Amino acid sequence: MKLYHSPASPYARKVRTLIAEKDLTRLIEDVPTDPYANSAKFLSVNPLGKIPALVTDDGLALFDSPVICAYLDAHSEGKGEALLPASGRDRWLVMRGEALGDGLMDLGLYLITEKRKPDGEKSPTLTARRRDQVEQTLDALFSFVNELPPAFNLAHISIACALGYFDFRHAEIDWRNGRGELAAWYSDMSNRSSLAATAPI
Ligand SMILES: N[C@@H](CCC(=O)N[C@@H](CS)C(=O)NCC(=O)O)C(=O)O
Repeated sequence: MKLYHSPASPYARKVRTLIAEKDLTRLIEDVPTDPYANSAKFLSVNPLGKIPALVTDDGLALFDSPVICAYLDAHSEGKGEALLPASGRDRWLVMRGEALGDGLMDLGLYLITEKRKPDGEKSPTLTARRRDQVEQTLDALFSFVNELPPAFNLAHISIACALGYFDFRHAEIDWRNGRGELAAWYSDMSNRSSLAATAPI
């Protein structure tokens, strides 16, 4: 299988963390990809022009990260526990937690994109809304983490990758301040070998 990714992408990090967790590394060929280069070859894999994207051994092109993670979790030859429960309430809790982590990444990505725009193109109103959404989500995050099934799962991966992205790209946002339980949880997660091995660079 071919994984199109970059080491800085938090969405690709989700996939790379799952690959490490499920011991699938030897089955994956890394294809480092700059999505902004608009290469015709990459666009033939994902016309959205976004990473991560996965091409399976039977030629199926998959995107975006929730789809790729679900595929790899289901096609991992029985290695390790399922990171996305197959059914029941736990499945919805994990999918909800994954969506929360992904949404936090979306907000972080919006803010970094906005920060890099020339002055005339910036939107202070929308940026203020996105900043509020970040704070609201961070305030609520630990209670969602607490409701997750305790066994390590895809929601843990997504939320940890989102917080790691804020450390990586938004050092000015002191998200740990006043959120000691979330900070302690994240610190534990960061020591897990799959997450330590995929830290953004
Ligand atoms: N919802 C997508 C988001 C993927 C995404 O936005 N990736 C970024 C890199 S971190 C990208 O490729 N951006 C290129 C662009 O938006 O033009 C997922 O979960 O995979």
